[in-house]
Order: sequence, then C-alpha cells, then structure tokens
Amino acid sequence: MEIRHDWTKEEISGIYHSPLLDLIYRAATIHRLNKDYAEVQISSLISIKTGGCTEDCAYCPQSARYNTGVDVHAMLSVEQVTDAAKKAKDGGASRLCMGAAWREVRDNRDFDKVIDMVKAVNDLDMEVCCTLGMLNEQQAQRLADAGLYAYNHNLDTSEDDYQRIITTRTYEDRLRTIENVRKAKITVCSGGIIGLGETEDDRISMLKTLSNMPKHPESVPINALVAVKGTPMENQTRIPIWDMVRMIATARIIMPKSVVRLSAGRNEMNITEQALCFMAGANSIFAGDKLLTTPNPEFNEDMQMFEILGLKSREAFKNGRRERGVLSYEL
Ligand code: SAM
Ligand code: DTB
Ligand code: SF4
Repeated sequence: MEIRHDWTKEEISGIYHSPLLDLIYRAATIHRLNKDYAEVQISSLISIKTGGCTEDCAYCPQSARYNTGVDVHAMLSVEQVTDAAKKAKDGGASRLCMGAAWREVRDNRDFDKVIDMVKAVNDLDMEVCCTLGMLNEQQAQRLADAGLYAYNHNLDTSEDDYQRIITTRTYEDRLRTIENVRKAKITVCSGGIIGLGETEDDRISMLKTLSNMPKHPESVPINALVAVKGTPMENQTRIPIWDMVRMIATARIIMPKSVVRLSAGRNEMNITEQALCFMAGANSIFAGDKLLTTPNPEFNEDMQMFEILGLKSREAFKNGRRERGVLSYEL
C-alpha cells in the first residue's frame, strides 16, 4: 500500500466528513490490509515525576498554575519503575511509557536517572517510551543510546489553535523536538486531543501536519479530553463518540501503517463504543487503572473486553528493534 505524505486538507476533510458507516468500512478495510486487526498493543503508563509543571497547557492537571489537587511527587526510583514495568509485562503490556511533568529535559541528575530507567526497562524486553517535554539533539541521542524505543510528543491541536491552549511554547518548539527524536532514530509517538473546544478544521489541520511529516509517526495517540476540575478546560462537555471514531478512522486511512492509539477518555466509554474505535482502526490502548493522574478502566475490565471482542495483545518489537544500538524499524 502506498504511503502518502502529501495529503491535502480537502482530501482529509472529505474522508473525515464521509458518511460514518462508509468511513468505518473504509478504515476497517485498510486496517485489515495492513495489520492483524485483532492485535491490539497494550501499553502501560507510569508517571515518573508528577505535577508542578511550569507550562500552562490548558487541559493538563499537572500544570503548577491550576489547583487540581494533583499531588506533586518527586522522581520515582529506578526500582519503583522496574517493579511497575514487571507487573505491566505480566499483565500483557509490551510497552511502558514513562511520563514526566517537565517543560523540557535538563542535563542534571534527574535525567541521569531517567537514562537508568530506560536501560532497566529495556532489559526487560519491553518497548520503552518516554514523554519528558522538549529535547535537544544530544539529549535525544543519549536516550537512544540507552535503548529508548519511542518518544511521545503530542501536537495536541492545529498550529492555528495552539496559542489558545498553550502560551508557554510554540508549535515550532514541538516540531523541533520531534525532529530531534527522528535524528536520533527513536520512533515517534505523536497525536493530539479532541474535545478542547477546537473546530473540525483544527482536527483536520493537525492530521495534515502529522501525515505530511517526512515519516509518519509510528504511533498516533488520539486522546479524548479528560476534563479535570481546576483546569481552564474543566467545563468542556464530553465529545460525542462519533468524533472519536471519525478521528481514529481518518488517522488509520491516511497513516495506514501507524499504530493508532485509543488513548485518554476510555474511562467514559463503554465496550460497544470502544469496539467501534477498534473497528475504525485503533490498535493500541493504555491499560492499568490510572493514566498519568486520571482514572482509566480497571485491568480486569479490559481483559474482559479483549475476550468479548476477540482481541489479543500484541507482542513487543513486532516491527523491528534496536540491535546493538541501531534501530531497524519497518513501518
Ligand atoms: N510534559 C510532557 C509533555 O507535555 O509533552 C509529557 C507529559 S503530558 C501529560 C503528555 C500528553 O498527555 C499531553 O501532550 C497531552 O496530549 C496528554 N494529556 C494531558 N492531559 C490530558 C487530559 N486532561 N486529557 C487528555 N489528554 C491529556
Ligand atoms: C498520550 O497521548 N496520552 C497519555 C500519554 N500520551 C502520555 C497521557 C494522557 C494523560 C491524561 C491525563 C492524566 O492522566 O493526567
Ligand atoms: Fe507540563 Fe506536559 Fe502537562 Fe503541559 S502537558 S503542563 S508540559 S506536564
């Protein structure tokens, strides 16, 4: 299947707005041509440094600017992270994503610790992902040398809408970090959030930016806003499930080889709604009863859902891995 990097806004909009059942059918067909549709990757999230962040991301419970009741927590120890990783692996997770409430990485002892965490989790034969804020080229290379498999850095919304959501950094900053990750040959995980009060045009623009990157992100998380009390987004109404399905299906069609992750917001979705998302091409979830700070479905509930829908968890490194420091990854 041809992978395109020149999708126009008109084309993406045409797909996004097509009749819902046609859209799902087309996405499901493309999904089956490219993947084992029953295989869903289970990824586990762990917040290695929680709260007190200097950024003003309007959706985020971890920003120091809002009173959200999130407990500020210093860095976890390497042991705490490896213990959590082992548990997640026993539960079928093939990827561990470590998140830190930082604006950017600084070259200090905390970063040295993250490097040790990456090495330790990599030794467990899991795909290690980090989301630590902005990175320069050298920091990305250090993470790569430690065995980092993926780096998460979301665009969140369109370029035009960005300053409405975050004023303390720019879209350009975001894109630069993604480039630095690419240069270090770490796979890219980048997507966004719907339900922030953005327009459909903003969603389509964001999908255009992602799909026009020289290489598609290997992983594209689609988050539904978890409206947290105390944040400027606390009164946002929940997005209709149809919007989530349209986003996932459109991402699946224009980035056919990427992993599309049904990310935040599952706690408010029933199995039927999630089944539509899997039908539309989602092939990854975060499992475990907590995302970073907000609730997520209980592990057992998810296992029941896998059973009912006939899904199986995907093993690690399906598309290639880092051998002696070199990443050989096929989208
Ligand atoms: N500080 C780093 C950064 O901003 O890249 C990493 C952690 S940050 C919490 C990771 C991502 O979580 C954000 O880019 C955003 O897309 C998502 N996120 C944060 N709060 C959310 C919320 N309330 N609902 C949905 N997604 C959220
Ligand atoms: C992503 O796109 N979603 C995850 C992960 N990448 C880091 C985070 C969701 C966070 C939801 C709010 C919270 O739990 O704090
Ligand atoms: Fe900080 Fe990341 Fe939350 Fe923004 S999204 S406030 S950078 S933790």
